[in-house]
Amino acid sequence: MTEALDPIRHSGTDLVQVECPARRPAAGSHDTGAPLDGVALVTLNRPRALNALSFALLTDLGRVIEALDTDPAVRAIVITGAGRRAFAAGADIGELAEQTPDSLAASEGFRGWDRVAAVETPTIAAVRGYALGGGCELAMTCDMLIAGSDAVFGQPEIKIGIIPGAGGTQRLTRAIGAARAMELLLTGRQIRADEAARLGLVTKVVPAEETLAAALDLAAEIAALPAGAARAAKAAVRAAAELPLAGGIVHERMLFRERFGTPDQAEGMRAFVEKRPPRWEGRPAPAGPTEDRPG
Ligand code: CO8
Repeated sequence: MTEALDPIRHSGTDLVQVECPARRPAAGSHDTGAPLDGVALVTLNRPRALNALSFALLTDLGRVIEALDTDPAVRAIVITGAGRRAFAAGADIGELAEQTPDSLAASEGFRGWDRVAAVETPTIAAVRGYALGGGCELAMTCDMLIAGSDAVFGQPEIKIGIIPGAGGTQRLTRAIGAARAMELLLTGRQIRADEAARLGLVTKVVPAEETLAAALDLAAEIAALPAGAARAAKAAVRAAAELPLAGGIVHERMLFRERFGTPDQAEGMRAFVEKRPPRWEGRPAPAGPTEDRPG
């Protein structure tokens, strides 16, 4: 099995660590945490610099995330920051200070965010502490965002004389609307988790200590469902940000049609009719009766 030999996919690098399958945080000192089938955990690992996104880290992140995306055993990816203080406090300002328009035009740095945005596997950001600048942009690039009660979001770039450059003006505006995004972008004001939830920036706020477990639980719930359908649903929702309504509905219909004839569609519908739990492609049937019937 070549996958087992791929160190990027299974361990990551010093700057971007991977746990695959992820383990739910241990409940006690004797508990190693249950492995979560189909879930990969990616940890930005520069805690002393509040996980600032250096060019090297961004390159590693792109490689890691693409490797996981091509692994059929990975059905959901959680991205988090090492330590309790930050998801990521932005791009590395020390490195940015050296840049010119030309060096940035030639830079591969932006690709870190683009590569996360391009993966087909559902992604979840687990945010504790600061998610600022490029860190906020990375969290917004994920499909869902679990915020700890200690999370702080913001695009403070204006305070260092620049603007967001990794999608922040676009994704924040789409997430919370132009008037609210304008205020945050033009003042650099930081907002706490509860305000971010009110504005619609985050999926859910949880007690700070439970952030990673909540994100992993959500990932495990998604990973237990048919991966092809999850990817199609993700693609359809993503298209809503790109296409006019009529075009989005055409796109949705195409993705809907493509589900028919897949083993998971046949199995899901047969299991419903036969009143038994479905056995999704490549996975054993769960124990016990189906809890949720599709609506
Ligand atoms: N870059 C580099 N180092 C950082 C960063 C950063 N963004 N943020 C924090 N650090 C470092 C600090 O320098 C410090 O290091 P050291 O201990 O060696 O001095 C360490 O992390 C701890 O930080 P503080 O001592 O500042 O901790 P405080 O608790 O006092 O403050 C803050 C925490 C409020 C988060 C503060 O660190 C801060 O304001 N950080 C910068 C936030 C910011 O402006 N982010 C936006 C950066 S620009 C950006 O992200 C553009 C994205 C698009 C780029 C595209 C590139 C290709």
